[in-house]
Amino acid sequence: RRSYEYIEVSEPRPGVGQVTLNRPKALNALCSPLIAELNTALRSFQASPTVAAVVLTGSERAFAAGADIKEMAPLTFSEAYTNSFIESWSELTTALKKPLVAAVSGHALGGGCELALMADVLYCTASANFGQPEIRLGTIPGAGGSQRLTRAVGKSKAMELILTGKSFSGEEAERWGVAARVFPSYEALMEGALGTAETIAGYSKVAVQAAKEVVNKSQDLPLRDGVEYERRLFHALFGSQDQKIGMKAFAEKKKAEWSHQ
Ligand code: CO8
Repeated sequence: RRSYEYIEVSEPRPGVGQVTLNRPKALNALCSPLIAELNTALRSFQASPTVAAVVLTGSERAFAAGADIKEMAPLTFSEAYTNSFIESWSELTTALKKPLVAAVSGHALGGGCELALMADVLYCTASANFGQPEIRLGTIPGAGGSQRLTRAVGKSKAMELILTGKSFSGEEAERWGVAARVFPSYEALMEGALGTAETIAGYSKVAVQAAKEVVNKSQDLPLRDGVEYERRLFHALFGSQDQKIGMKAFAEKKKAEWSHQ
């Protein structure tokens, strides 16, 4: 197994890969080498035949306290622009076609909040501390926060959060639809995230990838096109073995044994 400096990878449950951000001295601030390692880890989970769903987490104290402010402070416009600074973050949303569950405890600020928003399913503790504080640093969200947070909570609330830089709790994240579920403790959070990933990993890989793809299309396409896209892929799945296996098992009151074909 490859060794990493800023992250840890494991396979804690059958079918489940885990990436743990591990830069405790900087509260998991997302420096460029950390993002490069994260991209590499997700790409290798994508290629792995033993992993079907992935959990991304940090520590109890911090999911990630943002992009690395010390790395960004001296950057000039031309350096950021010509080197496409943070463009590689977008790979997080394309490298992995398998579902990604973010388990957020502690701080998820700036780029940390944006990273959590890139996950397919977001779980958090009630006391998690989310926010887009970039305005306080004289800048704005740069890794999709203004777009993904706005889609999640609506324009007025997103404006308030991004213009004031005020944090919001895990409790609020769940109430506003940013998080799918909220947990009372870090242990319960990890149990919940790994359990959900394991459940997903127990289904047909073909159907799971298609389900993720169509839900993501809802974020990009107008409704009519999205519904049509869904129907086409739904039609396509009649060509899979697993659709036959799943429906036959239902009729016979048996557990489906997926072929993943
Ligand atoms: N970058 C670099 N270092 C950091 C960061 C960060 N974002 N956050 C914390 N650290 C470091 C601190 O400097 C400190 O290091 P040291 O011990 O060497 O001084 C160490 O982590 C521990 O932090 P604190 O002592 O501050 O811990 P506290 O518990 O007192 O406070 C907070 C925790 C409230 C999280 C505080 O650390 C904080 O406010 N951090 C910054 C939060 C922030 O503003 N994040 C947004 C950053 S901007 C951003 O993400 C831009 C995104 C746009 C582009 C996205 C792609 C790059």
